[in-house]
Amino acid sequence: MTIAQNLGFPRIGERRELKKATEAYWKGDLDRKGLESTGTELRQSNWEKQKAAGVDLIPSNDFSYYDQVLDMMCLVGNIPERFGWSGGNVDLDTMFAIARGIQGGGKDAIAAEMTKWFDTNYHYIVPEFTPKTQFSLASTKVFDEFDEAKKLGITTKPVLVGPVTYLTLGKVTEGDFDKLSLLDDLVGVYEQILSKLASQGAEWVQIDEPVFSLDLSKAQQDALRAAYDRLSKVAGIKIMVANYFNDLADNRELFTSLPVDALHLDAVRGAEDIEPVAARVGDKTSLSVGIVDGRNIWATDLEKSLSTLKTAHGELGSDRLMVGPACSLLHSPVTLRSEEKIDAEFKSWLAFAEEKLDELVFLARAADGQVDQQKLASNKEALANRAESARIHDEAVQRRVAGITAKDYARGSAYPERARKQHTKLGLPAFPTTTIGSFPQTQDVRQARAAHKKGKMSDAEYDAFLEKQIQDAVKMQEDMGFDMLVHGEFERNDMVEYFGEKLSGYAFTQFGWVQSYGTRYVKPPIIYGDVSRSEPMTVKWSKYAQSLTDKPMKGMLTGPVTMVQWAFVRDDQPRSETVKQVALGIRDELVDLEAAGLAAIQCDEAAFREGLPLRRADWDAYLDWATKSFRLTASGVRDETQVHTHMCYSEFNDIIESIAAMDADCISIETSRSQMELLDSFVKFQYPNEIGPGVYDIHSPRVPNKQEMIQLLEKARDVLPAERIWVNPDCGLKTRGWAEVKPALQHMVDAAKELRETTKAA
Ligand code: 39S
Ligand code: ZN
Repeated sequence: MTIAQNLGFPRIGERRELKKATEAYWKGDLDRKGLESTGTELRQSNWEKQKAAGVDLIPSNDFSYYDQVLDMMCLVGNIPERFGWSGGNVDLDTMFAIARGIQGGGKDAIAAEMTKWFDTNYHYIVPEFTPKTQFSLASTKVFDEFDEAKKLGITTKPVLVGPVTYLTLGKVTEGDFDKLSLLDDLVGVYEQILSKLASQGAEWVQIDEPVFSLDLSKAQQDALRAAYDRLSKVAGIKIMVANYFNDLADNRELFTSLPVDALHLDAVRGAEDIEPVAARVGDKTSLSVGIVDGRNIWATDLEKSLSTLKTAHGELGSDRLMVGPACSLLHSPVTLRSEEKIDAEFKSWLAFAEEKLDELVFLARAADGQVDQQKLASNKEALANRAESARIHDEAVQRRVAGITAKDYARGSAYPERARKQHTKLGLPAFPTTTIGSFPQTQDVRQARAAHKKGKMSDAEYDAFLEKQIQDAVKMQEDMGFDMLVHGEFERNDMVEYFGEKLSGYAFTQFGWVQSYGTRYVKPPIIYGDVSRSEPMTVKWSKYAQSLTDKPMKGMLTGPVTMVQWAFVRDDQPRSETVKQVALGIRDELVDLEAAGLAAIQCDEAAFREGLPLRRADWDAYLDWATKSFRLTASGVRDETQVHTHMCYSEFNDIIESIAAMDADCISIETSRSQMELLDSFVKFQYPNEIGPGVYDIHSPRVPNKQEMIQLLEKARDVLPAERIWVNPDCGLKTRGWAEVKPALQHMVDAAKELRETTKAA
């Protein structure tokens, strides 16, 4: 029988139960038992949903209170020294301390770093390795959850992040040695884990090695071979190695030669791998074809997928064929069931995690000849209806895109000429101070928005509320002595969703949350059709804010790459086409902001680097359209209008040329945590325009003092021309509280003032 298997289910709950319970626990409003019982309920409900859908092989240990890589750190006892762990089982609070840092009660340890999980908007906690790193079995979570499901009558397939992926994603924080030298010791712990799972009665274990989606070095290839040679010898348990997020490319041969019981491949991004891999796998190895997209929300084309699966079926027979999602469903919203504002027609085009389970089961049964004809017919009809729908196609948009010319990609003059005009117009001092745009989204801001949404607060009341917030923010910035102000973005739920709600061609959900990191989730809008802007989206608030002050106010927008990258994007045309339409919509907004009197406009491209393809060979094509779409967005305004951009969590070494080619007048970046190290690429490349290297780490509640910010700025001044340096925090301040933000910003402005004095004197 062909097996319907799942790689992972969203753990956050249909109504973000996990976020609510975890945050209540952190605040002290819920005890540990309470939090753990929410965890138990969520796991049980997820397993039962999958069982009811007919999934044959259901995962466990895909649940996490924070992050699956952090869970692996705990499982293999890889706890950074500063958290004072002294052996034994790593407890929940130590785990949270690693993720969030800890201060007080005699402890003071900064959080482990967090970074993007491959090319997704999910962030994992980065494992740390030092010359002292030694691994040991230090958590019972994976075993406990297996037993928990077994008691419910479900023999699950525990999921682990694989040893080579784990080492690849971690970083050496002390000493200078090769991470892969730790492999032997680490695999020893994996052997113990597998033996224990076997003794508990586990039939399968899923070991995720998405490093197969990257360009692998010879050393990584050897490590993969060595790891699975050893692990395959553990008796009594079958190993499935899973790759996802890309095709196999040059790694195909290595992948198919692993001596394991099953291989999972991403057949959405690597459809061309199915046939050759099916033909090459050993005759005792099963192949899991990941044909249901785990990262997008479109209903699967069942007929087409079935015909693809039939080829694999012919090669492997039903005993060795499995059908799965391309990757874990962690990256999908939970269910379409609760969506009340999406009409039936539109719903028929979509599949969230629960609906994807049904697709998997349909396909596995159909591969064996049991075709649910009704489901097949309704899927066919929905797809045909979507392809022809008038909701998708807008000829005016298509004509406008077709009419784009080379001129539309370039500002009137080159940067030096623009800079002269802008500096004359703005009249700013040296080391001008500004912020990245958002101010704390406090409980009362969120509550007002929720009340307005529910109709409990009138439009007029909500507007008055927002005006009051803006007045306070403007007054605060003036009092502190800021040079370029922002309005604070109190009207925005999210930097992508807010614009998605206002653009045509975008749809949004009520409950379609997806975990971004820890307890922070996003609700990505859905780009389903040709995109256009019918009216100004931000002008009202920026213009109001500008009316309150003589200082320049900065308009705040989200750039086209980020708007596309952080949305569920249509799959019926290339991203490079969709992004042009979005760029034109935002371009119109810049022009309107300029006309409304805004002399500076920032267009954030926070997701620019994360959009970079996983393999080098694909970079140029991406960088070409990504860079062009920013230029298209920014080139409708006059020379005098200063265009800023912002990027966070980013390293730029390998893409600095493209960053420069975006030709923003000023870019702000995250540099404080790296002590300005991240500035190196800008210095080496002699980045030609203005830069705001962040001097305030906004990921921590810690308030930096004036002196440390001066030191950071002096480092910047040593290597960059003083007249091109801006002073700003690392990122927006929406996740912070005013209690820390106010003193930190005052210290920052004071630091800039002092630097002006010492620079003049020198
Ligand atoms: N991706 C996106 N899309 N946006 C980003 O800002 C980022 N930043 C980076 C990378 N990726 C991103 C880091 N990732 C959040 C999410 C992702 C982040 C960083 C921060 C975040 O703060 N998310 C918020 C959260 O999880 C939700 C933001 C939001 O949409 O808490 N809020 C809505 C709003 O403000 C809904 C808020 C809400 O929960 O309107 N309302 C309550 C409800 O609906 C009611 C209000 C109340 O009584 O509190 O139940
Ligand atoms: Zn940022």
